Amino acid sequence: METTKVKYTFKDFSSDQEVKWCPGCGDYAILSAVQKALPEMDVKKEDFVFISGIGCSSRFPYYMDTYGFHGIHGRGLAIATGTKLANPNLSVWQITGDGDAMAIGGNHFIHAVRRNVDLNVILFNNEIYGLTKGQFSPTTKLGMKTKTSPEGQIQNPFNPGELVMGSKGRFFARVMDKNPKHMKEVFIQAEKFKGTSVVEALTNCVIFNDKVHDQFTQKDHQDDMLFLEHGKPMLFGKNKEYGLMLHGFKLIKVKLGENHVTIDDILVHDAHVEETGLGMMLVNAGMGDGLPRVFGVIRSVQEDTFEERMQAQVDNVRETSKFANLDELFASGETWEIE
Ligand SMILES: Cc1ncc(C[n+]2csc(CCOP(=O)(O)OP(=O)(O)O)c2C)c(N)n1
Ligand code: SF4
Repeated sequence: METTKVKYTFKDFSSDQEVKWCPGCGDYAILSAVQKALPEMDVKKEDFVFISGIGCSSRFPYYMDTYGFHGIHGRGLAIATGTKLANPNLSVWQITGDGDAMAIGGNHFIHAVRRNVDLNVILFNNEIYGLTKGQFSPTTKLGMKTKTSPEGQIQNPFNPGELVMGSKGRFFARVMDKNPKHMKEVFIQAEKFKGTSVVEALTNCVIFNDKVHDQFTQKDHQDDMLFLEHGKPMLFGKNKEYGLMLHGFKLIKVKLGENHVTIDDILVHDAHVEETGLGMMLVNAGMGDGLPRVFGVIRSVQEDTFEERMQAQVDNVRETSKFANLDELFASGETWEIE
């Protein structure tokens, strides 16, 4: 029998629900990049599932014309994990905010990353609680004044990339709402990756944290952003005139042609390297150290997934078990009869 493959467009993934984000919210760009990326993935429409917790960003599943689940605060990853294990054929996406993922869902987040179930996580990082009107979150910068830190935030913020590396995460990428084309390409790479992929999307909350990422997301700040490509030198700047080099245990910014620096001195990006040392430096770059903020796939290191290991274990027990069925197992040990 001949079968014809359906070619989807972004419209196939747009629902009829009214989008309730504020005009100008960065979340719109992420939604549209996802809707444009999905038709380019080799996945049937009915196999996509979007699962979220609570927050402005977590309204995302309503706006997708796919299966979806709007869960409870911080618990989206538990639901996503169960969904994937119940049906490994699904392409499962978890949508979460910085508060949802790193505060109330912090424990779920680190353990999901450690487990490496084949899930795709998009972490909308606007460095604030949007839905509950501007309280600081675990990614809010030190010193920032918010509704709940009128004198300035006094806790050290989490860096999502650092948390992923520290939890033995296999895939981490960073994108921004201002560059939807790049975002789309990275989402496609995240879907191809077998294991937990975390994409941190820097997004602007126009109401409660406007312009927070401007230094790293505006076109006229090209000296402050570096777009990584696997196998390519780490160059940046308007004319790609700057690069990154290792100096001892530190990354440094250098200019081609200055102090005899040539292209051969510039670090070449290897996303597949097992060691996390350089990855840690790349996720941290750009926070007051004179280095650019780094975007793109920083780490992509394939390993067995949780579900592959689980299936291998189940197969092994089935093959080697001395019990033919559950009844035999239940009746095999010490049993009591309660009269
Ligand atoms: C158990 C529980 N605690 C607190 C809340 C209140 N709450 C709803 S959304 C939210 C913060 C969401 O912030 P974030 O995850 O950063 O998402 P954003 O709205 O910025 O997209 C909080 C604290 C809740 N709904 N449930
Ligand atoms: S409050 Fe902020 S994050 Fe929420 S919809 Fe409005 S702009 Fe977006």
